[in-house]
Amino acid sequence: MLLLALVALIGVLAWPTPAAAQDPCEDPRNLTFNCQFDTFSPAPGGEVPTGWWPFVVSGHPAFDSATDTPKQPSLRVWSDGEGFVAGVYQEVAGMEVGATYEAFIGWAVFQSAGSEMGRAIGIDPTGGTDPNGASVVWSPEVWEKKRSNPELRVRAVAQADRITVFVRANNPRSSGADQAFLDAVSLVRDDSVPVAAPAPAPEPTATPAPVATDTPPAPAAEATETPLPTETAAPTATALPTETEVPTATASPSPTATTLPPTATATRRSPEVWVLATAPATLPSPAAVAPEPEVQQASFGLEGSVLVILGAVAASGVAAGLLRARKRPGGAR
Ligand SMILES: [Ca+2]
Repeated sequence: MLLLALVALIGVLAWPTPAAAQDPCEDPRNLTFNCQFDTFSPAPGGEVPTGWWPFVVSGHPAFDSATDTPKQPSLRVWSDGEGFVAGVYQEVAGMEVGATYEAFIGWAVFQSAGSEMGRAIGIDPTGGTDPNGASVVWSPEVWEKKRSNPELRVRAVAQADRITVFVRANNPRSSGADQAFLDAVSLVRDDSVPVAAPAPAPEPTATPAPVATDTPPAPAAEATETPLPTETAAPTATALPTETEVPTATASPSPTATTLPPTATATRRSPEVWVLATAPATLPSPAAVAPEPEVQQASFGLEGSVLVILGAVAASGVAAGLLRARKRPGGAR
């Protein structure tokens, strides 16, 4: 137990500054993956910590793992005979837009015959992955040769649900073999700063405004289309009535279906329905009237002819009776 405690104590003291007396990667709030660069994966230029991606702004530096760090391994970015600006980045998801995040690198030193090499840490609060992007917020760049760099930290207000953390080594001039050693890159949410909706608004405001403006027009146009009421007029195109007249016109249904779908306006249908209902009301009467008369006339015609026949029969009967009456008297005589 005593030995373990001693080892732990040494480990803590190994970190350069009082502020960094604690490994930033052990902060339970840390959000970066593979914060301590414990494992490496193949990448262009060599290998980089797993979960991190290399970027090269200039030069042709090599990337590999090294032992210069309190907790091995570390990432070495280096070249021999050529200046370079390069580093690694990681996109961290699960951010809350408007919340403040702080990135920090616990180890950023260099070995060179030269006297200076810049080291910096940055955050792109929009989640971009371009180290030259205008949206990247960089910490002060530390040039002097020192092993404790508590100033290598930067804060930004998330403008997206994922933000990007960059670590960069800036070696403008070659001094032979120039090597940067980087390790322990953390990102924590700073809850001391209230989530600010206005914060992200500033920059976006400019952009959003235009977008919003653009957006409205489009809808307007669509709205205008909606007014397709012009089509509504078409329906008015009491063309429907025509359909009504041609109820038989089985063709009428197809056109109706075609117009209705697009607008799908219930309003439009109701009118048509009403039109149809109204139209029939008038049409039926004439139709009904016409047939009835014909039927009646026909019946009257029959009845008339029957009466004529009956009348004729009756008349002949009467005539016959009269003739018989005249004959009897005569016969009796
Ligand atoms: Ca490490």
